[in-house]
Amino acid sequence: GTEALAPGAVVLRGFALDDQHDLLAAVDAITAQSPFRHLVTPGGHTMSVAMTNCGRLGWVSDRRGYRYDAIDPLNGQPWPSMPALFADLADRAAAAAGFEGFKPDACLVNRYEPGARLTLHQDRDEGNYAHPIVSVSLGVPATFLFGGDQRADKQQRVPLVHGDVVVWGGPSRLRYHGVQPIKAAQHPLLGELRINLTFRKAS
Ligand code: MD3
Ligand code: FE
Repeated sequence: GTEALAPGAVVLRGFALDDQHDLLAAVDAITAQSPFRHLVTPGGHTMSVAMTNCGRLGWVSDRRGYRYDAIDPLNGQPWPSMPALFADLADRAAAAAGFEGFKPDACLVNRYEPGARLTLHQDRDEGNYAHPIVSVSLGVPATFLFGGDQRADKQQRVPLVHGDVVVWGGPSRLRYHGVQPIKAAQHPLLGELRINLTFRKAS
């Protein structure tokens, strides 16, 4: 089913289920080349979420700031290329939400262990906010926090489970959002983990 969260924000329940095994095999291939790592924020905090990327550009953070970079700082090589299945799934999800012709050049892969969280933030390191962001949830459930245009705005709590896809665009593109600490649980394919794929047009 399709649920409208807000103007420009659409939840596609189970949209990735047909591809779940292929998606996870592709994540294993990506992390064999560019492993998950805990990035440090400009403020010096180590993130509880572990990250890697695929595609031409990857999102990185260090003491100097946040940015997109073509090179994985861990191995000095380009990020793994974006699997055709990833690009195709992101394009189909965006189209289902009304955004035709989404061609992401970056996919951030987030790995959550129990207790890991993302504090409230905006995604504003991309060049062009006309493009949506597509997010694919895999593994154990999460509670997504969907806020407003101001940090202090009231947040909606959105439960996201394995296979759910969310498209965030238009007037929702710059809304504050985060992920509550992941509760201990077991998923048949991923054990205690949650994996989130976030597709962006970074440049
Ligand atoms: C809502 N990741 O990596 S993607 C992130 O589940 C991030 O790992 C979350 O937030 C995760 O930056 C959720 C969902 C998302 C991404 C961008 C948004 C939601 C958004 C932009 C505007 C509003
Ligand atoms: Fe975000």
